[in-house]
Amino acid sequence: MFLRIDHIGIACNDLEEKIALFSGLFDLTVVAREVNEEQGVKEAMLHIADGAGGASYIQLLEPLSADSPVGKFLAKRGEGVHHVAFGVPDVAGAMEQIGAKGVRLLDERPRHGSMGSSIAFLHPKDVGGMLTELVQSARPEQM
Ligand code: V0V
Ligand code: CO
Repeated sequence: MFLRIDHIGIACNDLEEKIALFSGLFDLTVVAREVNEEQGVKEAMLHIADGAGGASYIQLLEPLSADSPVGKFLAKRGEGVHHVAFGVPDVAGAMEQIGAKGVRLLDERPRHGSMGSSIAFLHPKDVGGMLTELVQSARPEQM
């Protein structure tokens, strides 16, 4: 079902500060930056590697407001790992397959994600406490 780990999402209070930290520590390069109003985030993608199933990234997330998903997470738990995103060839198909197993889908249909991807989230309480994201890459060579 999964092609790769597409990204690990990290909740940050200060995006620029954490970009400097991660790129400095691990020699990672920022390949995309975006404001996603629908998801309530300002984010940056740091490229890790290209594998057979496609590329993988660290996604740094700063909330646009306190009542957004990442804003609430920071207030409750502080900075750190927020979600794990798996690459899938067909996000709508994966939602249907996983939803049929009784996992609550947080999106009724795929949403706009980083770098032109289509994304959907699964409820963390149904996945062992891990907020899970499904990602269909915009780039066909990664499918
Ligand atoms: C909340 N909970 C989490 C969690 N956030 N558990 C693990 N990881 C997280 N990130 C737990 C929380 O502690 C509660 O457990 C329970 O889930 C319900 O949380 P809540 O605080 O009552 O509810 P909310 O209103 O904070 O909602 C949580 C959910 C929300 C997960 C439903 O954050 C959501 O819909 N997230 C999906 C969208 C999203 O996260 N977007 C930002 C990334 P207890 O305390 O009751 O035991 S955008 C992104 O990744 C993009 C654009 C991209 O990749 O391209
Ligand atoms: Co994400």
